[in-house]
Amino acid sequence: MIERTFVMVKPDGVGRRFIGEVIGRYEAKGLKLVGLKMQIVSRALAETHYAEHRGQPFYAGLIEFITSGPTVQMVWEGEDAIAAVRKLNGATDCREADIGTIRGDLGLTKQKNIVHASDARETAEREIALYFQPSELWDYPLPDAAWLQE
Ligand code: FUP
Repeated sequence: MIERTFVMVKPDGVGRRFIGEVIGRYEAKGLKLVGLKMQIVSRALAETHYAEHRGQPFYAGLIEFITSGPTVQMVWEGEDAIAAVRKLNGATDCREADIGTIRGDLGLTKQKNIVHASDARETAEREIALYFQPSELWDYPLPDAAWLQE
């Protein structure tokens, strides 16, 4: 099933100059970039995004970190895109993430883990709407689209 997922390159990913590396990994796997922007996330937006973690011991640090510098927001489209992106990202804790994944190859810790990505259909819809207007998402053909179907 073709679906869309939300991805954010976190302040450590931007600061360590890994924006291109992250985009390149999704592109190389055949996913399609349909939305892209850069911003420093406000505290209010960060709290809305991470509302499910409120009350956790890591919550305050997470909000502090995610608002600490520029971040890049993206929407990626493709066959089972939500699971595909999470597989490419690897486990939350970079010290346990498999080599070959973004976090396993590049990330430092559980908090400084380079990327965020939606974990389910409903989350993806919610997170895309949180960061993008419908007019900021692009529908366009790719020349290799037929090769992605069997
Ligand atoms: P993920 O879905 O892989 O982004 O991970 P979670 O939703 O479990 O956690 C969201 C973010 O909270 C993680 F990216 C990093 C941060 N976190 C911590 O800093 N410490 C923890 O113990 C758990 C999560």
